[in-house]
Amino acid sequence: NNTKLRISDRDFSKRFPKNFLWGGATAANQIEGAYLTDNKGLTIADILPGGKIRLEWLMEERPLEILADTHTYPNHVGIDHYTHYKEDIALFAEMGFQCYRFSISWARIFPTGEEQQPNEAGLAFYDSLIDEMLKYGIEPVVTISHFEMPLHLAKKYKGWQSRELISLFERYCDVLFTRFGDRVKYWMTFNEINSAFMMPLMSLGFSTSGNNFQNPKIFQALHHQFVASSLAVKLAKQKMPECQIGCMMIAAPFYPYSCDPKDILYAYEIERIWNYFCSDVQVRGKYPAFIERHLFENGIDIDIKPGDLALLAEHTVDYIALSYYNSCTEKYPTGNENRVGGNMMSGVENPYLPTSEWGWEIDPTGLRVSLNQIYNRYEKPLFIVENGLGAVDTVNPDGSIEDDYRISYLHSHLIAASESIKDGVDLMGYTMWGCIDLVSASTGQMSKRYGFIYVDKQDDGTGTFARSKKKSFDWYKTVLQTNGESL
Ligand code: BGP
Repeated sequence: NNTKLRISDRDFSKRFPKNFLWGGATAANQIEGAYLTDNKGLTIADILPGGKIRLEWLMEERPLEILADTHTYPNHVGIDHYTHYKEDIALFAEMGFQCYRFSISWARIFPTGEEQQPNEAGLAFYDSLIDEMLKYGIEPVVTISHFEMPLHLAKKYKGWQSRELISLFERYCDVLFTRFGDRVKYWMTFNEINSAFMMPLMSLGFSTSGNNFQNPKIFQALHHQFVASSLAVKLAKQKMPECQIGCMMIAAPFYPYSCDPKDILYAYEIERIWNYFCSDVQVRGKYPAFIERHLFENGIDIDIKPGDLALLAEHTVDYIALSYYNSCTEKYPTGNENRVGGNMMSGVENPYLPTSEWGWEIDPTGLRVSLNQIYNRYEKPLFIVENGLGAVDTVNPDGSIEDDYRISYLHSHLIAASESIKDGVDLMGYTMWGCIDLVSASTGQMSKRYGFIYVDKQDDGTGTFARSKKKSFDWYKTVLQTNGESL
């Protein structure tokens, strides 16, 4: 009686499962513009200049004063999505998007973050945006906080350093869930929560200097975000029992530079903090033991209130959303290596990998590795909500844009995603970052373009905001029509 049993009925002949959520992703501050329209308050993003100086703002400690008028503030106009949204959604629908990830600007809903009543005009804008998506059968996927907060909260409370932000954020979530809960099923709390170690100004609302892994303010602020995120999960489940609410992390495998055990341990220790500290708390519901040791050895005490840990344990996320742009390579520091590496996170140059024009290493295999690692750790559904190539696009005299480099980047990453599904990863969907050209988060410029859709808006502020399709537009449309089989 030696009957052969199939272990599962998985279909290895298909690249992607049925119901895979295909789409694109953006963030409010990078596309909307209209930075003071309809009572919107100023946000952190509104005071970030474009150009080289922006990185200094993001990476150095400085007071939160609005810069002199000699600088440009690209987010103030973005790509004027605030008035072009119907045209943009129609183009997404033409490509066959099944979902669209966008973020809500906190300061459109609560201009200072502290009002008792929300701003109706802000809510009305997102009502129309969501209804426009639903008109085409596009599932809205909402990021509640994507690299911006009301500037007032940053100035008055030093952003997430202060516990006050938890209840203000809870009130903001409450308003969103009440107003949009009948139409929005997919939510995520904080964009790239682990970016706190790289660009705290954007994600936490204050800037730092020195080593962020040893900075108590970062850990305290993250603790407040963890609690706020759990409260959001709790509230979401009360108000929308059918909803799916996730965390959102930057995913990047950390390769050891060599097989020297010193390199291996070094890469492993950095990877644990970068990749898994925040998601361990949000997915497993508790601080991992390695962080307790890290905090102890660095003399860092976090102020934790009674009830916080129980809350974290009880209200964990349903899925893990992630961005993937590059892998990182780490080498035990001897003092001689060039640690600059093109990737903003950390590490040394990987000699096996090509880079983008901005020095970001291109590594589709790293996506497969990352998805496997994260899935094996948590066994929760994963959702790639950002991936793409920032590049300079050239418009031909006839108006066409042949972005074969983008097609090739996306092709290789989608193949890697599909391989990970065959490996057993439960992948819910894929939303390409910057499906329409937008203001880059790190450069504040338009010239670092990601989109399938070109927007005539240039770094010097000129341009008509006219939209046009790049070659990748039709390519992605075919990918979606065939559920990835055309790859
Ligand atoms: C992620 C952010 C996005 C986005 C993307 C690309 O970190 O969540 O907001 O901008 O990176 O980065 P950049 O715009 O700097 O090329």
